[in-house]
Amino acid sequence: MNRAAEVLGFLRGRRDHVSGAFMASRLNITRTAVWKVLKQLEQMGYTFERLKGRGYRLTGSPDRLYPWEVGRHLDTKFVGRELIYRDSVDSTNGVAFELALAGCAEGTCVVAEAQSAGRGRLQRTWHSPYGKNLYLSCVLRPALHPSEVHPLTFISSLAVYDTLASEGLEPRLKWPNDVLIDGRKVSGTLIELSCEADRVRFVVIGIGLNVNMADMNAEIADKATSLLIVSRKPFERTRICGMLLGNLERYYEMVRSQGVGRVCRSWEERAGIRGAYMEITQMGRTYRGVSEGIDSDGAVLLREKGAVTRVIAGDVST
Ligand code: BT5
Repeated sequence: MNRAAEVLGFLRGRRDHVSGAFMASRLNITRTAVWKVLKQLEQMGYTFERLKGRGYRLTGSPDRLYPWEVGRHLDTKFVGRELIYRDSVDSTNGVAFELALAGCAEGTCVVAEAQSAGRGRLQRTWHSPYGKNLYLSCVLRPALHPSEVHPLTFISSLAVYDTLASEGLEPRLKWPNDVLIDGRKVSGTLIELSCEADRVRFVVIGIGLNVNMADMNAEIADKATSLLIVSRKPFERTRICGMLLGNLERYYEMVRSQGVGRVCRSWEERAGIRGAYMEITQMGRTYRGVSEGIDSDGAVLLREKGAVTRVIAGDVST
Protein backbone atom coordinates (compact mmCIF):
# COMPACT_ATOMS: atom_id res chain seq x y z
CA MET A 1 0.00 0.00 0.00
CA ASN A 2 2.95 2.36 -0.30
CA ARG A 3 1.56 3.65 -3.59
CA ALA A 4 -1.73 4.50 -1.92
CA ALA A 5 0.11 6.38 0.80
CA GLU A 6 2.13 8.26 -1.82
CA VAL A 7 -0.97 9.23 -3.83
CA LEU A 8 -2.65 10.38 -0.62
CA GLY A 9 0.49 12.37 0.14
CA PHE A 10 0.02 14.34 -3.08
CA LEU A 11 -3.65 15.05 -2.40
CA ARG A 12 -3.80 15.67 1.30
CA GLY A 13 -4.01 19.20 2.60
CA ARG A 14 -4.40 20.75 -0.87
CA ARG A 15 -7.37 22.89 -1.79
CA ASP A 16 -6.65 22.69 -5.53
CA HIS A 17 -6.90 19.62 -7.75
CA VAL A 18 -3.92 17.47 -8.65
CA SER A 19 -3.78 15.99 -12.14
CA GLY A 20 -3.40 12.27 -12.76
CA ALA A 21 -0.58 13.05 -15.20
CA PHE A 22 1.34 14.95 -12.50
CA MET A 23 1.03 12.11 -9.98
CA ALA A 24 1.92 9.54 -12.63
CA SER A 25 5.10 11.35 -13.59
CA ARG A 26 6.14 11.95 -9.98
CA LEU A 27 5.56 8.29 -9.09
CA ASN A 28 7.00 7.08 -12.36
CA ILE A 29 3.90 4.98 -13.14
CA THR A 30 1.18 5.23 -15.82
CA ARG A 31 -1.97 7.31 -15.44
CA THR A 32 -3.97 4.09 -15.51
CA ALA A 33 -1.95 2.85 -12.56
CA VAL A 34 -2.73 6.09 -10.68
CA TRP A 35 -6.41 5.67 -11.51
CA LYS A 36 -6.31 2.10 -10.15
CA VAL A 37 -4.78 3.30 -6.89
CA LEU A 38 -7.51 5.94 -6.58
CA LYS A 39 -10.16 3.24 -7.15
CA GLN A 40 -8.54 1.13 -4.44
CA LEU A 41 -8.55 4.09 -2.07
CA GLU A 42 -12.24 4.69 -2.81
CA GLN A 43 -12.96 1.11 -1.85
CA MET A 44 -11.20 1.78 1.44
CA GLY A 45 -13.51 4.70 2.16
CA TYR A 46 -11.61 7.73 0.80
CA THR A 47 -13.65 10.14 -1.32
CA PHE A 48 -12.41 12.36 -4.15
CA GLU A 49 -13.78 15.12 -6.31
CA ARG A 50 -12.87 14.71 -9.99
CA LEU A 51 -12.82 17.69 -12.31
CA LYS A 52 -12.26 17.12 -15.98
CA GLY A 53 -9.03 18.71 -17.12
CA ARG A 54 -7.94 19.51 -13.55
CA GLY A 55 -7.66 16.21 -11.75
CA TYR A 56 -8.50 15.01 -8.26
CA ARG A 57 -9.11 16.52 -4.86
CA LEU A 58 -9.38 14.54 -1.62
CA THR A 59 -12.76 15.28 -0.01
CA GLY A 60 -12.93 12.70 2.77
CA SER A 61 -10.93 10.11 4.70
CA PRO A 62 -12.41 7.13 6.51
CA ASP A 63 -12.13 6.70 10.26
CA ARG A 64 -9.76 3.75 9.97
CA LEU A 65 -6.46 2.87 11.61
CA TYR A 66 -4.61 2.35 8.33
CA PRO A 67 -0.85 2.31 8.95
CA TRP A 68 -0.18 5.34 6.72
CA GLU A 69 -2.82 7.30 8.69
CA VAL A 70 -1.35 6.35 12.07
CA GLY A 71 2.09 6.98 10.54
CA ARG A 72 1.23 10.68 10.06
CA HIS A 73 1.14 10.98 13.85
CA LEU A 74 4.08 8.73 14.60
CA ASP A 75 7.34 10.08 15.90
CA THR A 76 9.13 6.92 17.02
CA LYS A 77 12.36 5.15 16.21
CA PHE A 78 11.04 1.60 16.10
CA VAL A 79 7.72 1.17 17.93
CA GLY A 80 4.94 1.03 15.34
CA ARG A 81 7.29 1.58 12.39
CA GLU A 82 6.08 -1.83 11.22
CA LEU A 83 2.33 -1.58 11.76
CA ILE A 84 0.12 -4.49 10.75
CA TYR A 85 -3.49 -3.49 10.15
CA ARG A 86 -6.41 -5.92 10.30
CA ASP A 87 -10.09 -5.23 9.88
CA SER A 88 -11.17 -7.86 12.36
CA VAL A 89 -9.17 -10.47 14.26
CA ASP A 90 -9.77 -12.82 17.15
CA SER A 91 -7.13 -11.03 19.25
CA THR A 92 -4.39 -8.61 18.22
CA ASN A 93 -2.23 -10.26 20.89
CA GLY A 94 -2.64 -13.59 19.11
CA VAL A 95 -1.59 -12.11 15.76
CA ALA A 96 1.38 -10.31 17.33
CA PHE A 97 2.44 -13.49 19.12
CA GLU A 98 2.52 -15.39 15.83
CA LEU A 99 4.52 -12.60 14.18
CA ALA A 100 6.97 -12.62 17.06
CA LEU A 101 7.41 -16.38 16.80
CA ALA A 102 8.14 -15.90 13.10
CA GLY A 103 10.90 -13.43 14.01
CA CYS A 104 9.36 -9.99 13.38
CA ALA A 105 11.33 -6.89 14.30
CA GLU A 106 11.11 -5.41 17.77
CA GLY A 107 8.45 -2.70 17.88
CA THR A 108 6.19 -4.41 15.33
CA CYS A 109 2.59 -3.56 16.20
CA VAL A 110 -0.78 -5.00 15.26
CA VAL A 111 -3.95 -2.88 15.25
CA ALA A 112 -7.46 -4.00 14.42
CA GLU A 113 -10.84 -2.35 14.04
CA ALA A 114 -12.51 -5.16 15.98
CA GLN A 115 -11.69 -8.29 17.95
CA SER A 116 -13.97 -11.30 18.02
CA ALA A 117 -12.18 -12.82 21.01
CA GLY A 118 -10.41 -9.88 22.66
CA ARG A 119 -8.96 -11.08 25.91
CA GLY A 120 -8.23 -9.75 29.34
CA ARG A 121 -6.27 -11.40 32.12
CA LEU A 122 -7.34 -14.78 33.50
CA GLN A 123 -9.43 -15.74 30.43
CA ARG A 124 -11.62 -12.69 30.79
CA THR A 125 -13.16 -11.05 27.74
CA TRP A 126 -12.22 -7.64 26.34
CA HIS A 127 -15.27 -6.02 24.74
CA SER A 128 -14.01 -4.94 21.29
CA PRO A 129 -16.69 -3.40 19.03
CA TYR A 130 -15.84 -2.40 15.45
CA GLY A 131 -14.25 0.90 14.48
CA LYS A 132 -14.59 2.64 17.83
CA ASN A 133 -11.59 1.97 20.02
CA LEU A 134 -7.93 1.01 19.95
CA TYR A 135 -6.92 -2.65 20.11
CA LEU A 136 -3.21 -2.64 19.82
CA SER A 137 -0.42 -5.16 20.43
CA CYS A 138 3.28 -4.46 20.36
CA VAL A 139 6.14 -6.96 20.18
CA LEU A 140 9.16 -6.15 22.35
CA ARG A 141 12.33 -8.13 22.88
CA PRO A 142 13.70 -6.82 26.17
CA ALA A 143 16.92 -8.16 27.64
CA LEU A 144 15.18 -9.11 30.87
CA HIS A 145 14.89 -12.11 33.12
CA PRO A 146 11.33 -13.57 32.99
CA SER A 147 10.80 -12.48 36.61
CA GLU A 148 11.32 -8.84 35.55
CA VAL A 149 8.56 -8.76 32.95
CA HIS A 150 5.65 -7.90 35.23
CA PRO A 151 6.51 -4.16 35.48
CA LEU A 152 6.30 -3.87 31.70
CA THR A 153 2.55 -3.58 32.27
CA PHE A 154 3.36 -0.21 33.80
CA ILE A 155 5.00 1.14 30.65
CA SER A 156 1.72 0.61 28.86
CA SER A 157 -0.43 2.15 31.61
CA LEU A 158 1.94 5.10 31.88
CA ALA A 159 1.88 5.57 28.11
CA VAL A 160 -1.93 5.61 28.14
CA TYR A 161 -1.89 7.91 31.17
CA ASP A 162 0.38 10.47 29.48
CA THR A 163 -1.60 10.30 26.24
CA LEU A 164 -4.87 11.01 28.02
CA ALA A 165 -3.34 13.68 30.26
CA SER A 166 -1.99 15.51 27.22
CA GLU A 167 -5.54 15.57 25.87
CA GLY A 168 -6.58 17.47 29.00
CA LEU A 169 -8.22 14.45 30.65
CA GLU A 170 -7.71 13.32 34.23
CA PRO A 171 -6.81 9.63 34.18
CA ARG A 172 -6.05 7.57 37.26
CA LEU A 173 -3.86 4.48 37.46
CA LYS A 174 -5.17 1.39 39.18
CA TRP A 175 -2.89 -1.52 40.02
CA PRO A 176 -1.86 -3.53 38.17
CA ASN A 177 -3.02 -2.71 34.65
CA ASP A 178 -5.99 -0.36 34.57
CA VAL A 179 -6.42 3.25 33.60
CA LEU A 180 -9.61 4.83 34.88
CA ILE A 181 -11.43 8.08 34.29
CA ASP A 182 -14.19 9.15 36.67
CA GLY A 183 -13.71 5.84 38.47
CA ARG A 184 -14.45 3.77 35.35
CA LYS A 185 -12.08 1.68 33.29
CA VAL A 186 -11.00 3.27 30.03
CA SER A 187 -7.98 1.09 29.28
CA GLY A 188 -6.42 -2.24 30.20
CA THR A 189 -3.21 -4.07 29.35
CA LEU A 190 -2.53 -7.74 28.79
CA ILE A 191 1.08 -8.90 28.68
CA GLU A 192 1.94 -12.26 27.20
CA LEU A 193 5.44 -13.62 26.92
CA SER A 194 7.60 -16.31 25.48
CA CYS A 195 10.67 -17.18 27.49
CA GLU A 196 13.40 -19.64 28.26
CA ALA A 197 14.39 -20.50 31.82
CA ASP A 198 16.48 -17.38 32.32
CA ARG A 199 15.77 -15.21 29.31
CA VAL A 200 12.79 -13.49 27.73
CA ARG A 201 12.44 -14.27 24.03
CA PHE A 202 9.75 -11.69 23.45
CA VAL A 203 6.87 -9.93 25.11
CA VAL A 204 3.56 -8.93 23.55
CA ILE A 205 2.03 -5.88 25.17
CA GLY A 206 -1.67 -5.69 24.35
CA ILE A 207 -3.48 -2.43 25.01
CA GLY A 208 -7.19 -1.80 24.81
CA LEU A 209 -8.25 1.85 24.97
CA ASN A 210 -11.88 2.90 24.69
CA VAL A 211 -11.94 5.92 22.43
CA ASN A 212 -15.26 6.57 20.67
CA MET A 213 -17.34 3.76 22.16
CA ALA A 214 -20.74 5.02 23.33
CA ASP A 215 -22.70 1.80 23.79
CA MET A 216 -21.47 -0.92 26.09
CA ASN A 217 -22.80 -4.36 26.78
CA ALA A 218 -24.49 -5.04 30.11
CA GLU A 219 -21.38 -6.69 31.59
CA ILE A 220 -19.31 -3.51 31.51
CA ALA A 221 -21.94 -0.75 31.26
CA ASP A 222 -21.54 0.34 34.89
CA LYS A 223 -17.76 0.02 35.14
CA ALA A 224 -16.32 1.14 31.79
CA THR A 225 -16.07 4.46 30.03
CA SER A 226 -14.55 5.96 26.89
CA LEU A 227 -12.90 9.23 25.85
CA LEU A 228 -16.09 10.13 23.98
CA ILE A 229 -18.24 9.59 27.05
CA VAL A 230 -16.07 11.65 29.39
CA SER A 231 -15.39 14.47 26.90
CA ARG A 232 -18.66 14.42 24.96
CA LYS A 233 -16.72 14.63 21.71
CA PRO A 234 -15.18 12.09 19.36
CA PHE A 235 -11.41 11.66 19.09
CA GLU A 236 -9.25 10.99 16.05
CA ARG A 237 -8.13 7.43 16.76
CA THR A 238 -5.12 7.59 14.44
CA ARG A 239 -3.75 10.57 16.36
CA ILE A 240 -4.36 8.97 19.76
CA CYS A 241 -2.71 5.78 18.48
CA GLY A 242 0.38 7.66 17.23
CA MET A 243 0.76 9.48 20.53
CA LEU A 244 0.30 6.28 22.50
CA LEU A 245 3.00 4.49 20.53
CA GLY A 246 5.36 7.42 21.04
CA ASN A 247 4.80 7.32 24.80
CA LEU A 248 5.17 3.54 24.83
CA GLU A 249 8.55 3.78 23.16
CA ARG A 250 9.65 6.50 25.59
CA TYR A 251 8.81 4.35 28.64
CA TYR A 252 10.35 1.27 27.06
CA GLU A 253 13.55 3.24 26.50
CA MET A 254 13.38 4.12 30.19
CA VAL A 255 13.33 0.41 31.02
CA ARG A 256 16.24 -0.25 28.65
CA SER A 257 18.40 2.53 30.00
CA GLN A 258 17.42 2.57 33.69
CA GLY A 259 15.81 -0.79 34.40
CA VAL A 260 12.33 -1.88 35.40
CA GLY A 261 12.69 -0.42 38.91
CA ARG A 262 12.70 3.10 37.46
CA VAL A 263 9.40 2.51 35.71
CA CYS A 264 7.93 1.08 38.92
CA ARG A 265 8.88 4.35 40.67
CA SER A 266 7.24 6.43 37.94
CA TRP A 267 4.11 4.34 38.07
CA GLU A 268 3.98 4.49 41.87
CA GLU A 269 4.30 8.28 41.85
CA ARG A 270 1.59 8.75 39.23
CA ALA A 271 -0.73 6.26 40.93
CA GLY A 272 -0.27 7.90 44.34
CA ILE A 273 -0.53 4.43 45.80
CA ARG A 274 1.57 4.90 48.94
CA GLY A 275 -0.47 5.12 52.12
CA ALA A 276 -3.71 4.07 50.45
CA TYR A 277 -5.85 1.34 52.02
CA MET A 278 -6.21 -1.53 49.53
CA GLU A 279 -8.02 -4.83 49.21
CA ILE A 280 -6.54 -7.18 46.64
CA THR A 281 -8.04 -10.51 45.66
CA GLN A 282 -5.74 -13.13 44.22
CA MET A 283 -6.84 -16.69 43.46
CA GLY A 284 -9.81 -16.45 45.84
CA ARG A 285 -7.76 -14.97 48.68
CA THR A 286 -8.19 -11.35 49.78
CA TYR A 287 -5.29 -9.30 51.12
CA ARG A 288 -6.02 -6.08 53.00
CA GLY A 289 -3.78 -3.35 54.27
CA VAL A 290 -2.17 0.02 53.80
CA SER A 291 0.04 0.17 50.75
CA GLU A 292 3.73 0.84 51.20
CA GLY A 293 4.13 1.22 47.48
CA ILE A 294 5.41 -0.96 44.66
CA ASP A 295 8.60 -2.98 44.79
CA SER A 296 10.98 -3.30 41.87
CA ASP A 297 9.10 -6.39 40.59
CA GLY A 298 5.86 -4.42 40.36
CA ALA A 299 4.31 -6.14 43.41
CA VAL A 300 2.25 -4.16 45.94
CA LEU A 301 3.54 -4.11 49.50
CA LEU A 302 0.62 -4.21 51.94
CA ARG A 303 1.06 -3.53 55.64
CA GLU A 304 -1.45 -5.06 57.98
CA LYS A 305 -1.00 -5.26 61.74
CA GLY A 306 2.71 -4.71 61.51
CA ALA A 307 3.38 -7.39 58.89
CA VAL A 308 4.10 -6.57 55.25
CA THR A 309 2.73 -8.85 52.53
CA ARG A 310 3.94 -8.76 48.95
CA VAL A 311 1.13 -9.20 46.41
CA ILE A 312 2.39 -9.83 42.90
CA ALA A 313 -0.94 -10.12 41.02
CA GLY A 314 -4.64 -9.76 41.65
CA ASP A 315 -7.63 -7.49 41.42
CA VAL A 316 -7.99 -4.38 43.55
CA SER A 317 -11.47 -3.82 44.93
CA THR A 318 -10.74 -0.74 47.05
C1 BT5 B 1 -7.45 -6.25 30.98
O1 BT5 B 1 -7.78 -7.42 31.59
O2 BT5 B 1 -7.76 -5.14 31.33
C2 BT5 B 1 -6.60 -6.44 29.73
C3 BT5 B 1 -7.28 -5.93 28.50
C4 BT5 B 1 -6.37 -6.01 27.30
C5 BT5 B 1 -7.12 -5.81 26.02
C6 BT5 B 1 -6.18 -5.68 24.85
S1 BT5 B 1 -7.01 -5.21 23.39
C7 BT5 B 1 -5.62 -5.53 22.45
C8 BT5 B 1 -5.00 -6.80 23.00
N1 BT5 B 1 -5.61 -7.97 22.40
C9 BT5 B 1 -6.29 -8.70 23.29
O3 BT5 B 1 -6.90 -9.77 23.04
N2 BT5 B 1 -6.20 -8.14 24.51
C10 BT5 B 1 -5.40 -6.94 24.49
P1 BT5 B 1 -8.51 -7.49 33.00
O4 BT5 B 1 -7.80 -6.64 34.00
O5 BT5 B 1 -8.65 -8.93 33.28
O6 BT5 B 1 -9.92 -6.83 32.75
C11 BT5 B 1 -10.93 -7.49 32.03
C12 BT5 B 1 -12.25 -6.98 32.55
O7 BT5 B 1 -12.45 -5.62 32.12
C13 BT5 B 1 -13.46 -7.74 31.99
O8 BT5 B 1 -13.76 -8.86 32.79
C14 BT5 B 1 -14.57 -6.71 32.05
O9 BT5 B 1 -15.11 -6.61 33.34
C15 BT5 B 1 -13.83 -5.41 31.79
N3 BT5 B 1 -13.89 -5.02 30.36
C16 BT5 B 1 -14.06 -5.80 29.27
N4 BT5 B 1 -14.02 -5.08 28.14
C17 BT5 B 1 -13.83 -3.80 28.53
C18 BT5 B 1 -13.70 -2.57 27.83
N5 BT5 B 1 -13.73 -2.49 26.49
N6 BT5 B 1 -13.54 -1.45 28.56
C19 BT5 B 1 -13.48 -1.48 29.91
N7 BT5 B 1 -13.59 -2.60 30.62
C20 BT5 B 1 -13.77 -3.75 29.94
